Amino acid sequence: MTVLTSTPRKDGFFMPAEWTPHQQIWMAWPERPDNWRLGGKPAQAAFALVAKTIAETTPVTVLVSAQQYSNACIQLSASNIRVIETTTNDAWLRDTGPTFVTNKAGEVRGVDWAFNAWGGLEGGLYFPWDQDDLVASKILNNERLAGYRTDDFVLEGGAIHVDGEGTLITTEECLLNHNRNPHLTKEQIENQLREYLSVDKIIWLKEGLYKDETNGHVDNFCCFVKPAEVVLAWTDDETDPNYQRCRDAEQVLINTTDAQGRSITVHRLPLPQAIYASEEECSGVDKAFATQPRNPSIRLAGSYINFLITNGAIIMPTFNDPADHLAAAKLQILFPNHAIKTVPGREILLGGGNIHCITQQQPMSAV
Ligand code: KQY
Repeated sequence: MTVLTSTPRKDGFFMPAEWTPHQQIWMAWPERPDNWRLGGKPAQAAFALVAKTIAETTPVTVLVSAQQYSNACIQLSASNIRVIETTTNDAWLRDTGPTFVTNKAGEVRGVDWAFNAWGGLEGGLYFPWDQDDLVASKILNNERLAGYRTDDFVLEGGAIHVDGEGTLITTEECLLNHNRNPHLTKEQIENQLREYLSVDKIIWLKEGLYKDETNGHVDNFCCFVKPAEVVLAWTDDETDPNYQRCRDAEQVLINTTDAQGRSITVHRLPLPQAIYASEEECSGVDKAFATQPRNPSIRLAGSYINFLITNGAIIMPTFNDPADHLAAAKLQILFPNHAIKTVPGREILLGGGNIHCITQQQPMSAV
């Protein structure tokens, strides 16, 4: 990619809200056997369904290894899906893809954050991550888009949400974690976000969801539904470790204002009941030295918040839980002009994330 040495803010570029029109959605094909059970076969079926559901309204591009190219092409065959052979370490495009930025003229560029697999050698989720760190620049190259590289600043796309009007939400648990940018103070981290995303107000939630292996990515916990309105994962079960986290986050949100000085309305979205991988599911995952081991006693961070907003549709994970319908109905109220499309999310959750984590939106270019 053409690497620009200024910053998006200096060049008049900003990160748009997720509900602005998309040119395409980027994904990658799951196959690493030490993260996805049974060699990734059940996850591949789940990813293919996500891709096909998105493709009903928005073009999708899926990055696939040489070994999986033919299989993926067949499983993904749909008119709106393009497959590109690309080497990756895994399939979390929210975190490895570029964060796209745009300007008033509708030009699009990308931010290529340094990536260390959610913590590097200090609690990161696999090693090596060198190919994943190249994914953003490969995508920008493919699209002939210029990019900004932050060699000295680690960030994942799932760690931030913006309203496109100057406000960003994140969590201290992730961005202030020693395993991301230990050389930077909170103020210096804020400055990076201001410069590379053109935001003016950063809202810091203390923590994300309990046992989220990303160190509390906000995209599994809270997101904007429109300027000055967010939806927050919620439980009224006092025995749930998320009980206090939800209330702490709500207090922060209702006691602050956004970049435009507006109060923030908080909508609550129920959490599914606690989800655990079965012994059988865990035993289908290969063991590896540097990879997060799978254990049926560790709760999975299941959340309906991990949905994607794309052209005319919300793609929401379901968990075969009584709250599936409540969550979909609530999102329909919050997004009256979008169709709510649900896709089973368990297989993706077994790998450590969900639909938002495996997708990255590229805004529509006007030039
Ligand atoms: O954004 C995410 N939730 C990524 C999770 C990575 C999990 C790797 N096992």
